[in-house]
Amino acid sequence: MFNLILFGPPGSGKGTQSEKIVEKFGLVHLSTGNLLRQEIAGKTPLGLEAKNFIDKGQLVPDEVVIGMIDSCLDKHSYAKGFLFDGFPRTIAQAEALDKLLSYKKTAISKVIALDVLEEELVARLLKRGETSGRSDDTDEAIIRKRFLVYKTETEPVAGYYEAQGKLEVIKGIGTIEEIFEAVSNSIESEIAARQQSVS
Ligand code: B4P
Repeated sequence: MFNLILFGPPGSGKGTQSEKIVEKFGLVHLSTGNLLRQEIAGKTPLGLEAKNFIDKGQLVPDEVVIGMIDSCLDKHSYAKGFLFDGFPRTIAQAEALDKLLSYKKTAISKVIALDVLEEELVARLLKRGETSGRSDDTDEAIIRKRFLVYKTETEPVAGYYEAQGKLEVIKGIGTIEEIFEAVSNSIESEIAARQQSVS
């Protein structure tokens, strides 16, 4: 299996690049942001709880998102690999993911981090907020709060995977196609290296 994490701050293009990656590489896309928004749209108890956190720019509790990922992994037990988009966002989530994957006799293959400066991110998110209807994208104070949470709770996750030798940082500024080319090259060289080590 080839399991990829796409990592980066809010608005860095994880969702945008993920759509292209799953199309090209045939991975199953697991976006905790999308899964939570589906729960909110369906007005489920989980969605109502999550909305309280998302609207304030906070992370949804670890046990909620870990449970969601666990059931998605079970649903797609024949997948040739997964693309984790927006997950893990805390060290506790990263440790839980390692455990869930090891039960399935697999592991994270690579982590690609998109690097974008904060001012560009604020501009992108406010622009998306004009049309997306996403309550967490319309208020600049909430967007700034999301960056603060990213720096304190999520950024350490990059160090967790760097220590495992799995992290690669890619510049996330440029056209969507330019960034996708760099991301694709990185995935292809990782797949080639894995095939060589098997043969
Ligand atoms: P997410 O849905 O993960 O979303 P995101 O971080 O806001 O955006 P992403 O990086 O995917 O940006 P996108 O491609 O859309 O999270 C939302 C919330 O859910 C979180 O704040 C949190 O509360 C909760 N949550 C999710 N996962 C969680 C977890 N694991 N634990 C706890 N809580 C969790 O791009 C943004 C914009 O930029 C788009 O409009 C796009 O068109 C534009 N763009 C993309 N690439 C561009 C480029 N190269 N140039 C110019 N614009 C570009």
